[in-house]
Amino acid sequence: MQIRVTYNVMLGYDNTEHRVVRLVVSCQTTGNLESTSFVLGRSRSAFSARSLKRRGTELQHYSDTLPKGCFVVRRPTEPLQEISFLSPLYYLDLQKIISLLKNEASPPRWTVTADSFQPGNEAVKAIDGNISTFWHSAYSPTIAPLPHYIQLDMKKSYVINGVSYQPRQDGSLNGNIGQHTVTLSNDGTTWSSPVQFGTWLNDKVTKSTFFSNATARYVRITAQTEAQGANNPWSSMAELNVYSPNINLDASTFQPPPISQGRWDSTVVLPIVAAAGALSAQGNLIFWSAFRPDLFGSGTGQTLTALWTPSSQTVTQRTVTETHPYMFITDLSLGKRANASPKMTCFAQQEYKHVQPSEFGLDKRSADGHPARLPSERDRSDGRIFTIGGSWSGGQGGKNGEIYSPAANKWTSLPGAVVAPMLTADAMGVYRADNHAWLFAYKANSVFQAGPSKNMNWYNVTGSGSYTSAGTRSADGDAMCGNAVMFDATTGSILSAGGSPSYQDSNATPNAHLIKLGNVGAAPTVTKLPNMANARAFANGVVLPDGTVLIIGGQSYPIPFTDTTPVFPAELFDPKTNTWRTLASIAVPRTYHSIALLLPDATVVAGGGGLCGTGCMQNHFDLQVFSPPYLFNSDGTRATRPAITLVSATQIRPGASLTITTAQSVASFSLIRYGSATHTVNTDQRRVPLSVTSVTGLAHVVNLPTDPGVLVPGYWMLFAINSAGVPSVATTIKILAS
Ligand SMILES: [Cu+2]
Repeated sequence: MQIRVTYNVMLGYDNTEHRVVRLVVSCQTTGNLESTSFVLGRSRSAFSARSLKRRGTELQHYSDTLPKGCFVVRRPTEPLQEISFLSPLYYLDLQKIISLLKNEASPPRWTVTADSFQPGNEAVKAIDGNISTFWHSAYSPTIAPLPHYIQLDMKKSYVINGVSYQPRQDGSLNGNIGQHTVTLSNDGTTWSSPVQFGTWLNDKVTKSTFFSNATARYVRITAQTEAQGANNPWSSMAELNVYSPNINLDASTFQPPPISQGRWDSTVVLPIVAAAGALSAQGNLIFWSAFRPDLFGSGTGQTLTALWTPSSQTVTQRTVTETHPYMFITDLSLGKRANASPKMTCFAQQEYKHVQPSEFGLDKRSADGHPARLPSERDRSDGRIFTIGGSWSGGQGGKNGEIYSPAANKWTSLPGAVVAPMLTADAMGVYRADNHAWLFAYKANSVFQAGPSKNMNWYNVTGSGSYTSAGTRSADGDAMCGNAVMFDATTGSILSAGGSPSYQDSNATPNAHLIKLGNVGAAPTVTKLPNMANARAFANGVVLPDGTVLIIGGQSYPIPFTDTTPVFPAELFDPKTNTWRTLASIAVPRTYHSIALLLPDATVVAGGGGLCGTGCMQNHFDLQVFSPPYLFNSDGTRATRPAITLVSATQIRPGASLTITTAQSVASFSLIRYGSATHTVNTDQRRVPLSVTSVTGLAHVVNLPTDPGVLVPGYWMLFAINSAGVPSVATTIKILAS
C-alpha cells in the first residue's frame, strides 16, 4: 500500500542553489510509511522514511504531539525564509524535481507564452529558475493593454493543486499582478472555469495559492489589474510555479471526490489574511485582517479590509484610516479599546457607509471576548450587546459581564455577571481561560453561555447582573476554540463540537453534544452525540438551511500560527439522525485565525488563517467556496433549485406572518441569521425553521416566532427547500426589533 501523505512533507527547490532541499517533515500518513521514498537532503539522494529516522540530531521526533508516523526534520540554522518556494504541502517544482527523481539529464522542457512581452523580458524569464529575471508585458514603443496572460505548458498533464507567483524582485512594483484568474486546460483549447481568482497583495512576497485537485497540462494566469492600483496597464512576473499533491498521480484516471461529499470550488485570493469576516446587506463579504494585511500586533491608525463581490467575482482592498482607530479583528465594531469608536464599521466603501454595528452584528469586543446581541427592552430600535471575558489584552482577569447600548453609546458594568464560573482550567492561566465565550441571546433577554468551559451558565443582564449555573455538557471537558452552533433556535438546540482543554499545546477532542435549552435559568438537556471523525480545535461551524451543521478545518493539536496537524475533511452533522458524515477536503489548512460563513446562495466560504508576518507560511491570503452535497444531483450535475419569487414583506417583526411565493412547490422554509465569524466564534448565526400554516397555490403563509430572543433582530437569509433537500438562493429579510 502506498503511503498517503496528507500534510507537510515539505520538499523544496532551492532556486539559489538549484537543487532539491529537504526541509521540514511533519506528516499525517496512512499506509506504510517506510515503503515510500522522500527526496530529502542537499545530496539529491532519496532517503527512505526508515533511514530518515536514523538521521540522528536532524530529526526530532514528535510522537507525543503528532499522530503516529509524524515527525519533524529541521535544521535550525537554516531559516525557512531563506528557502525559495517553501510550502506546507508537497512543494513540487515539477519540471525540476521530476527530472532529478528520474536522473534525467535533458528533461522535456516546459514552455511558456504570453500575450505580449517587452524585449529582454520574455515570457520564458518566468520559468528560468532565476528570480532576478522576469517577464514583463510590452511597454515600449507601444503599451500592450490589460488584460495580460501568461500560459505555461508542462508538456504532460498532471494532477495539480496550486500555483505560486513570485513578483519581480528588483525593488520595483511595476507590473505586480492584482486582480487575476487561473484557468487550466489539458489540450490548450478547452479551458476550465477559474480554479482561482481574486486579488494578490501588492508586495514582492511569493504568493502560493492552493485549490482543489485538478488535472492540467496548461496553466494560464490572466491579469486583469496591476496591484498598485494606479491603473497601470502592465504585468510582470519573476517566477511561475505549480504545485501537485503527488506527481505520480495519473492525470488520465484522476477523479475528484464523489459528489456525495460536496465540492470545494474556486479558491478566492484576498489581499489580506481574513481573520474576521461578515456578510453585508448586499450579499457581499467583508473581511478584516488588522493594521497590516499579514500581521496583528501593536500597530495603530488603520485597519485593512477586503470586499469580495461574488456576483462579479472581484475582490477589492481598502485601508480604513478615517475612523481613526486600529481595530484588531475582534474589535470590529464595539471594541472597548482606547480610542475605539462604536461606529467603526463605517467603512468608506459605499455599501458599508451607513451601517450600524448592530445591524451587521459586528459586535466583537476587543481582547477576544465575544458578545451576544440582545433584543433590548429599553432600546427597541437597536439591541444591546452583552460581553464577558477577554483577557487576551487590556489586563487580565476579573472581566465580568458588561452591556453596551448602541443608542446611548454607553457601556455599563454588570458586576453580578461574574466571569469566574465560565473560566476554563487553561494551562496558561486566565489570559487564555476567559476567551471566546459561546454566548447565545435567548428568550426574555437572557444570555446562555454554552462553553467553552465545561460549565455552562445563564447570565441575567438586568440590574447589576447575575448568573445561574446551568450544569455541564455531560462528560465534556473544557473545549476552548471548539464550535457551538444554534441550529434550531425555536427549540433552543445547540450543537457543540470539538475544542481542547487548553487554548494551545493540548489535544483537541472529537466530542459532540446536543444542548437543548428549556426554561430560562434551568439546566438544559444535554445529550452526548457520536464523536466527529476528527478531533478539532480552531475549526469553524456553519449551520445550513436544512438544519445540518458543517464543521470545517481546525487542528487536532492546536498551536496558534502553525499548520501542523490540520484537519482537511469537512464533517456534516445531521440533527435528524444525530450522525456525522465526512465530506470533501478543503485544499488549504484552515487553522488559527480562520473563518467560515454561509452565503445567501447556500454555499459556504472558509478562509483565512495566519496573521503572522511577512513571508510567514501560515498566512493564507485566500478562501475557498464549498458547495454542500444538497446542491448536486447524484450524477454530479447541479441540482435544479427552487426559487422564492415574492415575499410579502422584507422588513418584519417577530410574531408577524409572512407570505412566501415560490416558483415551484417546496417542502420547507428556514431563516438563518447573517453570520460574522472570528476566532471560531460566530455568535450571530442561528437558524429558525419556519412552519407553514397555510398554502394557496405556491403562496405559503408562515408565522414567525414571537420571541425576539429566538428571532433576534437583524438581517436574515430566508431559504425555501424542496422535497429533494435542495435550498433556494436566499431572500434577505430584516427582522425589526419588536
Ligand atoms: Cu487572535
